[in-house]
Amino acid sequence: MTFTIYGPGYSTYVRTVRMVLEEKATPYDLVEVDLLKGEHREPAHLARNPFGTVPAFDHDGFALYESRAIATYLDRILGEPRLTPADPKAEARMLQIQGIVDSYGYDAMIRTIFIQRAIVAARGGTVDEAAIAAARPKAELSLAEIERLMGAGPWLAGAAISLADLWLAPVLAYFRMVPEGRAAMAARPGLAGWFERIEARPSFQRTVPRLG
Ligand SMILES: N[C@@H](CCC(=O)N[C@@H](CS)C(=O)NCC(=O)O)C(=O)O
Repeated sequence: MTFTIYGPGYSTYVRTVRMVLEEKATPYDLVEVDLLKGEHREPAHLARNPFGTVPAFDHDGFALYESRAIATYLDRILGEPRLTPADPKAEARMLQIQGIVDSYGYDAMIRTIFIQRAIVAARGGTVDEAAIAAARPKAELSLAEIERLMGAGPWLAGAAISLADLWLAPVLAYFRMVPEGRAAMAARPGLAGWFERIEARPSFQRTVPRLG
């Protein structure tokens, strides 16, 4: 069985899929598609995913894109640990948190605030402060809701690690590098404690992106 992930190691969604495979101690190939060079809009990548996002994925000729589809497929075909709770309520919580990240959190925390503060600034561009200010309430609401839904934890969907944890971890790893993220985390001790737990896992440590 050969698993191939197409995308840059610095992408949060690529990291999520890598973390699924790392949790399951399954080897894979990572084929670089550099977003910063626009390679995701070139024909070779559009043939894998016409929407031009990463990751794209292949398992022995079975091609997929969309991180939820990829992660759920891997969770179904690979062994322990199961990353989808057996309990229907915990599974619903996991799906709810994945939805919050996909629909609100990623856009606010990464696509807007992190990209402006870290990437645009590092490349000498003009940081769009108005866009950051507009995105901040949604970033904070996403984290407030995830912390509330997590309850006593210790993992986001309950007693065991699940895809919900792998959805948020790469996003927070970046968001806490910028002042808005550091402030949000300082106000959320429950999430800060959770981040220490996920950060200690080999799946997190083995996928730390090389930046710069
Ligand atoms: N719905 C997609 C979203 C993936 C996504 O937004 N990936 C980002 C990188 S983390 C990307 O491809 N950005 C480039 C772009 O949108 O042009 C999924 O779940 O895989």
